[in-house]
Amino acid sequence: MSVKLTIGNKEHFPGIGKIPFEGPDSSNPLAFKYYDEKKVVAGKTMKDHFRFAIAYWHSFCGNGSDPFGPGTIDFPWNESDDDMQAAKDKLDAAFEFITKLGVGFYCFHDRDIAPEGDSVAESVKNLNEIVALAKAKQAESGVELLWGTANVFSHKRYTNGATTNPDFQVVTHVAAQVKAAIDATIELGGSNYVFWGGREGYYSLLNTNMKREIDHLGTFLQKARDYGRANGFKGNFLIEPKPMEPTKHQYDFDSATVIGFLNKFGLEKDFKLNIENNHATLAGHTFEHDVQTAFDAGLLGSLDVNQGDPHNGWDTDEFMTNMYDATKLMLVILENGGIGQGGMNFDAKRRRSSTDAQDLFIAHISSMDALARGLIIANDILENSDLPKMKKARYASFNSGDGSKFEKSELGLSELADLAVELGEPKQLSGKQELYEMILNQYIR
Ligand code: XLS
Ligand code: NI
Ligand code: NI
Repeated sequence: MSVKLTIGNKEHFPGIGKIPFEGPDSSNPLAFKYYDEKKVVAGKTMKDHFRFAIAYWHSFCGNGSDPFGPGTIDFPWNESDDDMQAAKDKLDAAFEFITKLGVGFYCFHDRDIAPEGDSVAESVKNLNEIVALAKAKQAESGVELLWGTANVFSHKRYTNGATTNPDFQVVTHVAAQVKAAIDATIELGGSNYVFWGGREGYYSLLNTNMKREIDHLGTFLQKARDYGRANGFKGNFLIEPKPMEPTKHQYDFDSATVIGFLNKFGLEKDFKLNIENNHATLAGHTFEHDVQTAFDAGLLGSLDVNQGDPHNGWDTDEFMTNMYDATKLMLVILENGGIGQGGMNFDAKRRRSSTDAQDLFIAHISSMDALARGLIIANDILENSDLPKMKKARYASFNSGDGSKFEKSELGLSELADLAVELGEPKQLSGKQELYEMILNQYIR
């Protein structure tokens, strides 16, 4: 990737150059300690393992505002009163940041990159104008689009749902946005297109016909797929599960729920899952649980990497720095052959009090380093520890004889019951969880 420090007319992050790799002993906050994009681990460069992506909405739109107060973070490029000029300046700043960080991908919602207009036509025109500029930026920098999506949750028309809104007229507006966002994703060569059901859920069954709403969602996604395929979209469509927030009961609760939904509506050939750590934990799972669930169904699409606060359970979208989480995630990724045409999107925001421009860099660097370190440790565990052998050995009784016949579906219930009589009481076998945990700790170094 060529690095141009000044894209457009102005440098938006002055004093910060291309982030170098300096190794674990470096004390430079603006350098990588573990993420060395060219380093080969388990037969692949780090760059290819992760396919890191920057989330446009958090990094270039989120200014730290919360329910208790306005924004705290100044975006120096956000000076123009003209919405479209401001969007262009933001695009300049975004590509400068992505290029300096040395990340290969980005992700956006339609409304992150271009402002909503006064009509459907004006909104589409705004989007297309910015998409043309983004295309040039991509060509100039080598940065690619990991996925595009439509924000069908912020505007007040979506208060009672987007695709699952009880008012059909609202559904048509979702279609207008999704159509334009799929067009944008195709135009920019996006690898994936995401659906996160921000308002697809409900608060009270007293006023909600859940079956009808979910049927509408299924039908809508079939039509979106048909449109995308007819217009040349070759990437994966992805659904991003989340159990709650903003609604009480979100329809795309977790990986398992979405897998059932995809199969029910015949979407499983075109759709996969985009899994986010903080959403999995909100659903009472670990990240690796939901990722493994998707892998087992052949439906792992991509990842939104972040972490929640273990003490409050909310969707705090922190940058993922927890080494246990990173290592356990990378174990699952390596054991299952990688993330394919997905990537790792930083759906994370720096804290409201992290107000320096360099904090945006530090947040990403720190998380990239945690994941790179997790990759190295996970690979070390898989290659050098007894853990994989121990895990395999637990299932050895299914490798031959009657156990193997059972796996091949060759034994009926009566035959199985007869075997219980013949074989007698099984010997107590320890699960050895503490030993597995001991090995994990030994390798986190
Ligand atoms: C919100 C979601 C959102 C999706 C994209 O919780 O994570 O950011 O990733 O719409
Ligand atoms: Ni989220
Ligand atoms: Ni997300």
